[in-house]
Amino acid sequence: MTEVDVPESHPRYESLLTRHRIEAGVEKGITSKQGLIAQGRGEAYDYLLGERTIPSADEAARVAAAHFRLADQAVVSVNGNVAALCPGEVVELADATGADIEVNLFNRTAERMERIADHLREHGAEAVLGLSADGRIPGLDHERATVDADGIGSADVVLVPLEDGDRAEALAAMGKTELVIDLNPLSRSAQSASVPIVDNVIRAIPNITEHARDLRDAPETALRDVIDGFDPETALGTAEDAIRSGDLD
Ligand code: PTJ
Repeated sequence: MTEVDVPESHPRYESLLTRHRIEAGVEKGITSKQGLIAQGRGEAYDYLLGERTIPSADEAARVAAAHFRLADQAVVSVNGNVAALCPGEVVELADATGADIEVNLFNRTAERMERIADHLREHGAEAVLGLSADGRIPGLDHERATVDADGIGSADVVLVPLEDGDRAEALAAMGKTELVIDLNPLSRSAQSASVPIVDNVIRAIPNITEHARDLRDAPETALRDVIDGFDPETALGTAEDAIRSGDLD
């Protein structure tokens, strides 16, 4: 038995562990209650995908890693679900790629912003952006438009796991290279992404880190080849087919 009171041999161990982390995130004031609903939606798609990284998602993770390598300024956006599910993995990705970490909430409250920033620092983050809140995403009303001007505001590459569709579209309209992790290939976030990664964030983030390390010494031409060989619509279609057919290879 570990973090959750279920034996590791349980066939749905990972899924139960994930639920437990989200629940703990709500109790700690990191994750919003809506985060529980989002988790349930994600879980349903993950179940249909066989709770594993399908080959097209692995390819997308490699393309995301190539974008991180070529970025002038990359930012990993963290919301309440991501902070609860994989804080250490986010810090490792930022370390491996030189990206900044920015807390960016759909349901923004000052208290939750602070708690998430503290939680990330406890997991090794040196700098956490998002608290200055001196920039805005054009075309969005309300607090969810708030960003740091020298973070997501000026970044050319942004990784947005579990993003709300409106904001994903608005970020794409700002001309940013948007890397989206979302288990639903039909979501507007996935559809508006330059690189949609249809995978669970708990698998996708360490996978991008691994690819980034593997591509560390790759020349620019090789990184461009990785990016140019990728078609987001094909990746989304392949994920949808995997869900419909149950053919996971
Ligand atoms: O912490 P906040 O205030 O920023 O709020 C975060 C949530 C996630 C609650 C907010 O952004 C939201 O309401 O998101 P949605 O619109 O419910 O979208 C969440 C998307 O993420 C859905 O398409 C889910 O299928 C997907 N999803 C959920 N859990 C995971 C996931 N994708 C990858 N990995 C997951 N673990």
